[in-house]
Amino acid sequence: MSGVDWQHTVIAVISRLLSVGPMPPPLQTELLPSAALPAVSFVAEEVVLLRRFAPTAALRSAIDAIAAAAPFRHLSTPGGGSMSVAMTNCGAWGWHSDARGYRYLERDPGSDLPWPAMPLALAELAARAAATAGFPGFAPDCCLVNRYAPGAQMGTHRDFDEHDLRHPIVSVSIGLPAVFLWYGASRQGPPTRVPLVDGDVLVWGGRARAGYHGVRRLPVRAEAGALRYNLTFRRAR
Ligand SMILES: O=C(O)CCC(=O)C(=O)O
Ligand SMILES: [Mn+2]
Repeated sequence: MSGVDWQHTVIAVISRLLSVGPMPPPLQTELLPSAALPAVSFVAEEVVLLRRFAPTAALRSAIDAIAAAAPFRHLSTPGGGSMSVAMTNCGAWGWHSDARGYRYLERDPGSDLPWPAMPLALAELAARAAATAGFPGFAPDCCLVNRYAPGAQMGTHRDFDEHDLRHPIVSVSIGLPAVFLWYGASRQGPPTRVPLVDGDVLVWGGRARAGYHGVRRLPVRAEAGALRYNLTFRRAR
């Protein structure tokens, strides 16, 4: 084990004991060889970061196929606003928001068709990520697909519309980097900042399952046409 690996292992163990996360390596560490980065680190107790875990080229093809059947749309909030993140879904259930509130639907309200089926490779990726993070047996029935253009953000919230919160959340980052904000049990800050890059996977469950979180506004200086996608795998029912 190299000196850097050893240091990260000690930090991860201590953070787990203290239930307080170390900051994941800052973005500059992208310049280091990937072997110098820890594959697994703890953002907080039962909030696990799997660095570069997901094969994102294949995931982009899957997203294109999902969006061809169920196009991205900007949902309304119950308060009458419009979300800056565009969304669609695949799987047996799809997450939806409008003036009536947040809920899961079996059909895409845009087409009245069932949501596109969840590709087996996506379900397997989510299950493998969950198991690696310490949550074996995860079988998602919803994959919410989020698309962030520069300037989009996701406000502080918790994933709380699912039937049984014993199932974890698996959240995959694709494309442009973003800063994920983990607040935990209270939405009063300050949050732990987690810089996420293409292929990173965050998993949270157990006592952290109902934790508050959000995504900082993506800078608008990003190169033209560049986007961030996020796949949020959930067990809705
Ligand atoms: O985009 C992300 O990284 C998080 C998305 C999220 O929290 C959600 O869709 O509920
Ligand atoms: Mn969420």
